[in-house]
Amino acid sequence: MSAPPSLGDVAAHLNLPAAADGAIRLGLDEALPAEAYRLEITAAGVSLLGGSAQGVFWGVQTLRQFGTVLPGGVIEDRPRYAYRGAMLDIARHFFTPDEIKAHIDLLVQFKINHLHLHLTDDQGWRLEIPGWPRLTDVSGGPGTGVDGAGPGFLTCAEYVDVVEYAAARFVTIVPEIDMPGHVNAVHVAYPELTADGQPVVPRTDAEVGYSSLVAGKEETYAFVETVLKTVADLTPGPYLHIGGDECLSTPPEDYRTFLARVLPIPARFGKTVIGWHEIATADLPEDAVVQYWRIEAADEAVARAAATGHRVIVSPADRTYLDMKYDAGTRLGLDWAGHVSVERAYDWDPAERLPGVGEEAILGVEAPLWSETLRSVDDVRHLTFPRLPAVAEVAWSPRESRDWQSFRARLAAFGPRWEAAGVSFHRSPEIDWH
Ligand code: TNX
Repeated sequence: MSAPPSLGDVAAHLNLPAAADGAIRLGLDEALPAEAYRLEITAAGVSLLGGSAQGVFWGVQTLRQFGTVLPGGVIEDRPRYAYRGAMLDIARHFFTPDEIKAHIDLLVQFKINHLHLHLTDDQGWRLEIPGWPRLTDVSGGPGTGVDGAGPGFLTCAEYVDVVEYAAARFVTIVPEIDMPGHVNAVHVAYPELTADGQPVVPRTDAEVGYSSLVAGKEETYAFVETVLKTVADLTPGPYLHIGGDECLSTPPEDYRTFLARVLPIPARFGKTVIGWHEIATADLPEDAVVQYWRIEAADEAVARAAATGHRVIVSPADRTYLDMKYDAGTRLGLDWAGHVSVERAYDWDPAERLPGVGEEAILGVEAPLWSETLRSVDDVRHLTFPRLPAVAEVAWSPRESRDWQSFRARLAAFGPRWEAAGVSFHRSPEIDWH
């Protein structure tokens, strides 16, 4: 696997001189935290120092945001949270490696450093697993995805290529294999993994909660081991996400049995396990990370997990879900968590969201994009922009320096740029676009 880019790589990538005389000087200041940077803009030129090449890379994104006229002064900047994520569901609708890469290019402009790929669900399986060819031959083939409209899968080589592309831009890929629920595509491909071994009908509707791996069957765990080992071997990043959400057809006892066997597996392959917050009702390995997604005001199990040292990724659907409609007129998306306007995505605080889950328990913030209603990259962009920048600022900037009026004024400048780049963003009436 490739090493993270060096300062020289960042400079080469940007076509800038590194630590040499020039209008823009890049350098390292090891006294700064790795992701921090110091930007000094004077009439003589620009100096950009990062705690690491990654910090320089984020400073460059800030510079780009200024456009062609730079304000004089000094900016010292560092992230509030280490994990600043976006999620793309390539199971309900498949997106190609090139489409995922183009998405990464847009995300890093807002200093997003994790891309969570939802690789499997009831309607499709999107990653090649050697030894289990029917997962992708059948469940990644024609007619898969919601309405049968999103076929395709990543070969191992394509996945590795995406991971390396992301790493070159300081983005960690977080792969998710969703289980024990959301597995109809597994059972279609391998009916021997069902309770009765009978053939299973493919599903292309958007229902959830009807499928489950069988906790009492030994074959289940051989399958899970192989899949997680494969994904771990292909992924240099520290995390494996095992899903765990919406297991409405898994008896609670079976859910706990299954998780007791599966939650410890990623650690054996050197990975930290992440699961949607339902996993907090089970016994968690010491380092397990919990991703909160619901809209309730409180969650006892998550608070208990935080109190026992577990870290939480905060993704409340009513603030961070990019697949919620902006308003009643939005053509795409769902509305089970209400409408998420740009202001709603911006004007909240992660550390005040859940009782018992304070600043020190929070690993970061992630904005998930589920793809049931999406049919193209333009659809992805329409829901992602401009809300992703709002969530990204929640994850990067301290509470006291955030202000909705200031944000909406700065966001307005992206209108012409996205237009010029052909990015089909939502022209929210909340913003006075330039
Ligand atoms: C809930 S949030 C889900 C997904 C759906 C999404 C649609 C979560 C962990 N599970 O299966 O795609 O709602 O908004």
